[in-house]
Amino acid sequence: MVVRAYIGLGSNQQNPPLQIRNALSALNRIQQTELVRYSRLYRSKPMGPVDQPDFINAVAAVDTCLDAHALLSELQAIEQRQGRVRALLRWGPRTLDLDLLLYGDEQIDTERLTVPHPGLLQRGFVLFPLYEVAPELRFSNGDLLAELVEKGADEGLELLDSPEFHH
Ligand code: ROI
Repeated sequence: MVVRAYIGLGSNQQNPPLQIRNALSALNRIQQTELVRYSRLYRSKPMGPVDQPDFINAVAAVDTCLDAHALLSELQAIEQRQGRVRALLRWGPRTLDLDLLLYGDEQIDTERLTVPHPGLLQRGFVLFPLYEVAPELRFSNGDLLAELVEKGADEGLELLDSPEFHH
């Protein structure tokens, strides 16, 4: 069975736009998984208590035959390959963060994985790029993504002008 999943990408270390581009091409090489769409890149102010550089954020849509935990393992392998050091600092800077935001309309709550991703609905740097790849999306609680985007603050989100990313 094929499931549409959405992945949030974030980086604020070691050439963030390059990290995001490399991550997108890595997503495209995951087994039994097809990268179907991705947003443009956004610059966002760091959320959280730590004083750190701005982030580059994006969202990708994939169609996958992997189950959610297998997909998570693939995402974590990509993070590791791109030099992620986990839990150096909670809420701290990171080379690459890949979050499984949505996996079809499944609700998952295990030790490794909470889907929908907690905080998804509150974070402008996730909602706006998600809206780009899935303008019709409705969450399992009935909320329309379009309405959240309309109501939500953009939190100083800026589009990165990288022409090669316009599709
Ligand atoms: N802040 C922004 N703007 N973007 C992120 O991707 C992001 N990721 C995080 C923390 C450190 C919480 N803040 C963030 O993990």
